[in-house]
Amino acid sequence: MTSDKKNISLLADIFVNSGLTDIVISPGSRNAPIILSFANRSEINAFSIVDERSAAFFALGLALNSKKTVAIACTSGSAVLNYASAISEAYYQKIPLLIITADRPPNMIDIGDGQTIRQKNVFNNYVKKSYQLPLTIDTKEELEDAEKLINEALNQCVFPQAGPVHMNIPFDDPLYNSTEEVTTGKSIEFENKIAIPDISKIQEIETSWNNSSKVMLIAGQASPAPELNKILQKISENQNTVLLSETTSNLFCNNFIDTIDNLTSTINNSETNLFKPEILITFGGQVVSKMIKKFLRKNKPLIHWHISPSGEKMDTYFALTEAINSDELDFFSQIEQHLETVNSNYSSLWHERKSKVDKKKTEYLKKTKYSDFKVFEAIVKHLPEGANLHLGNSTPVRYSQLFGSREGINYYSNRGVSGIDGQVSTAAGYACNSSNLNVLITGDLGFLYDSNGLMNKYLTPNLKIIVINNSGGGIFKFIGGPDTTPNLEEFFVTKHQWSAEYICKAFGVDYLKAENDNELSSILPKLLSNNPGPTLLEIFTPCEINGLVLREYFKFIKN
Ligand SMILES: Cc1ncc(C[n+]2csc(CCOP(=O)(O)OP(=O)(O)O)c2C)c(N)n1
Ligand SMILES: [Mg+2]
Repeated sequence: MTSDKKNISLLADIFVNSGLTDIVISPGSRNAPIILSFANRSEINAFSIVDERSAAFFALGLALNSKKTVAIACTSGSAVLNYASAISEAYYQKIPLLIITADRPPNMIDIGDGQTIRQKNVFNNYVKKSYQLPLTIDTKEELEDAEKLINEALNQCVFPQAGPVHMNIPFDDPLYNSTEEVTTGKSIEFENKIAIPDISKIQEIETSWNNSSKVMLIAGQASPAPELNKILQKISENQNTVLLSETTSNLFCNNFIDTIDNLTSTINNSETNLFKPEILITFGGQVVSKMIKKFLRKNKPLIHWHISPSGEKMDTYFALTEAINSDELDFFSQIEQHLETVNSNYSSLWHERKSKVDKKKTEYLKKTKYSDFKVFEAIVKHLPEGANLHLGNSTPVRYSQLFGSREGINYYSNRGVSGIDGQVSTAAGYACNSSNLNVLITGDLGFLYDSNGLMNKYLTPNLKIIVINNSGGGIFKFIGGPDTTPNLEEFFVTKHQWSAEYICKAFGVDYLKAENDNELSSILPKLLSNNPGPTLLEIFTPCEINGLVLREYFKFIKN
């Protein structure tokens, strides 16, 4: 069964023929043709989630996991706008989403009809492209045009880099008519070839690399990529080369510097020239570390190349020489073969600093009181191999960088735009199609903000949510600035005494809590191994000392 509206029946058919399966639908009437066309096809997994903001983040989690385009669909009006935050995250994190919004026919906009806003191109700034299907498809030519448009839109979702694409569809009354006759359309295969840098460019890069004693690679956010990992491992064995990664880069090798803040914070003015690179090569998505951004913006490399499949000019360090349009694996595989042994102490300089700081960190943690930092140490220690760790924005994703990458753990975080608004939903979406344990570590405000992430029937037992409840936005007690104002507690930290307990009760999620070291160490194994249902562990920490403990830490490792 499908809607009798050919535009949406065709879209659903091409979606299926392209091998896509997942759609998250929110309820409404204008989108009845979408529901009829997608929810009644056996090839499609249709999820039903009420809150559009949460639905879109849930879809983002599904797409992160499957690496395939996931559709979201909603009714007209403000429902559409609730998709905005997840769309911006998908855009900047490069996650493929097809946003299908039901609209009124063009002549019904701005004439006083209900639940109607200007939807065409509404997300233009945050999607790769916006499309609108015609209201009716009557002729063969119209059908072919629509088929082409839909295929182009689906290809846009994934090539050359993934991202969100908007498909606005006008529907006229009656909305609920169905038919058994699907409007069929074929899936077009595109010749998607990523540009290859020409050989002279590669040679130029190799020559510069072999003539430099200080080459720094920085890996931004990315999904696990074992082949690339292997090549980078080989490259990082060169004495003139150091590779800086973050947990969210999902790269694992003892030779990578995976605790950037720990080290960068210890570089004093007299050492700047030793640590600063001559050549900087970056790849991947967002970098969490503010310290490395600050360091490199102040101490600019002579050359900065950014490698990406779309050739984007990502000038994070205000020093970009050239954007290299290439797949990262292709690029580094080619270069690796021609790197020569260069006499340099650049790599050992970073590694010696790392050993020194690692020792200091251990020493500090031993003597540190129960606090967010200690709690994070305990969680990292207890995480079982194979877990997917979803890191909430604010301090969780930052604490995670202080402990480095553990092989066997995959790290995820909404770092595209670093919002605190969809973390529960994203983790729930990822977990629901995952056979592994999925652990979300979030702050209290982040959790409360997206508590609607629990308002769906797809929460799976492999989802474990850890809320570090420090009574507000703890980050604002650590970063300099808010504490110099009279508004710290009320307007920055937004101090509160709320708890997640009754929210868990409302949505049937098991609830555990811990308030000190002992409770935490006995409850973490229970949460991470035995607990049979979706479970939330709320860990209460002392808001008066968390920021202080972290500030003291950076002072301690510096001396
Ligand atoms: C949607 C959105 N609104 C506001 C912010 C700004 N912001 C960043 S961190 C933060 C506080 C988060 O508090 P919590 O989740 O408790 O984490 P903690 O700082 O305590 O680790 C806020 C409001 C944001 N990142 N995203
Ligand atoms: Mg907090």
